Amino acid sequence: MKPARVAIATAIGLLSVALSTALPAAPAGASAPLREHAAAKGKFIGTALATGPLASESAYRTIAATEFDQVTAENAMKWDATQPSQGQFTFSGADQIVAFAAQNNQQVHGHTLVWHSQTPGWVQNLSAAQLRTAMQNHISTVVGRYADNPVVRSWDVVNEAFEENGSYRNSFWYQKLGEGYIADAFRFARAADPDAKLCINDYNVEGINAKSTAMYNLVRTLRQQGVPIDCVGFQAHLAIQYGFPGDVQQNMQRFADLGVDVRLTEIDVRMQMPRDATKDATQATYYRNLVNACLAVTRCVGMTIWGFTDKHSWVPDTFQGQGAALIYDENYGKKPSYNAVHDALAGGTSNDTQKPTRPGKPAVSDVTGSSARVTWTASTDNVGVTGYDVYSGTTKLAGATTNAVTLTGLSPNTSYTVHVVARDAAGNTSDPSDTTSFTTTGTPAGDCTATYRLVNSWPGGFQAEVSVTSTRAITGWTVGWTFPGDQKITQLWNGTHTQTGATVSVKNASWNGRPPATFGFTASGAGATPSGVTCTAQ
Ligand code: G2I
Repeated sequence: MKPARVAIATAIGLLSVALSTALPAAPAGASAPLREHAAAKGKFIGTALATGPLASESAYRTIAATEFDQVTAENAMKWDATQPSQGQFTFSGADQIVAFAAQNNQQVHGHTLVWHSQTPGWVQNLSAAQLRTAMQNHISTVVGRYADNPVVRSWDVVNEAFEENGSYRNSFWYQKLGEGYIADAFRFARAADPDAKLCINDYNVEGINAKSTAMYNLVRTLRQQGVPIDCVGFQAHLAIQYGFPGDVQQNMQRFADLGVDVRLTEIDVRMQMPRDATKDATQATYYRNLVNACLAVTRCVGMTIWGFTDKHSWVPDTFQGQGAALIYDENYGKKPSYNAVHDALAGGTSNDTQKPTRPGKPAVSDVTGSSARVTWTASTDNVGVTGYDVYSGTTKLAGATTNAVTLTGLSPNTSYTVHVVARDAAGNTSDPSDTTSFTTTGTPAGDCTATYRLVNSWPGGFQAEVSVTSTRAITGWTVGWTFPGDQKITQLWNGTHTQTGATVSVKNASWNGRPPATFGFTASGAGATPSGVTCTAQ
């Protein structure tokens, strides 16, 4: 049995911004965390969790616990994690996530039981009969482990079973067992936990197309045959350069009309790097549209974002030159996409698509070594402006609910070029204002620290990672060191580097000038940890 749980929302302020004027009373709960607004609409808002940062980063844990009331293990419940060799089950990562969820009144969606990817070679090499038995054993052991746990409520039983043209994916499952493996998997899962919601899940099925229609036909047939399928997951890995898929709401509704729940399961919206204010605004619109589509479909039970911080996202590893797909930046700063999700959840379904007018060019006064007052001519909106965000490039410096804010935590003797974006309750954001530049007083502190870590080495090469921290809000950094021998960087990410002989200099990328930041690289030569790693702040 899985008793219903009461979501307890906690409000923890993560970013502190000094607003220097008396503010009008905000609407009730206007700045509440996402989960509170989602719960008020009867939906969950979730995130995928990775076990590494969950164990090692408190900022990651705080946001995960505060903003979301549902979690999915990004990798820890997959076959290669839970049964790496036959009969050897390991649940350390899965249990870590379930324990975190229990502690924070979150529900867990199990991901994923039967998939062509991240399934060990030993499974793929089995004969048909052995494969079916292994599938049954895997499902009954993994699902069975959490069957009496009230936190684990649902499972992706079958993941990514279709090709883009709507035919069955020609995976080892299909090749050896035929399409019947899908119904079998659902029956095994129901036997292991009669109360869990059992889902099929896929990508590129958000709109109405050949693939989603094939999935629709399968779900209809399975339901007619009495196969225990309860829900359909639409992953929603989108990219701003490919456009927003049409008919998301209509598509989810046709599945709902078959008698299943629907959910958005792996939302992210990637872009070609580097970020800029215009791309951020487009991305925010995509997020808002997805949330509004779910809100508009009664059987859409909730939505899960595939991670939350750009610091930990699968996108840059998979799509060369793309990234920034999530709702917090690498430094755990909220992006316009966060505001879009927040405001859409808070505002409900809205037909308002009109963006606020562009705010006036900011005027800057009262500049000190660490603060500056910024004011601008207010925007107008057909419904109403709910707030503004002040940016330096793509870094959000402050949010405001009136047309003025005092920026704090600035670095001394540093030049800032700021612009303002207005937003309304439906999550529409204005075009960015003109920019204004100013320079803080004082002498630059120049303080930043770089920590070098050898991650892995192999004959003839190695991988290392360098984390940069600073006690001040600096906007750029340069890290330097000298290799002890003939090591040569072959590839470096999250920064730009030059190497002359053994001397290396690495400058921040456009998006991670404000620490904490991490860059990594691979190099040829013997694995090395140089002494005397320096960091210079800009
Ligand atoms: O590919 C995006 C998602 C598509 N739908 C199913 C999801 O399960 C899938 O998630 C991604 C994870 O976000 C990645 O983190 O699945 C990938 C694997 O297909 C995950 O990547 C893997 C890397 O390929 C491995 O090299 C790595 O060891 O993550 C592993 C753990 O960090």
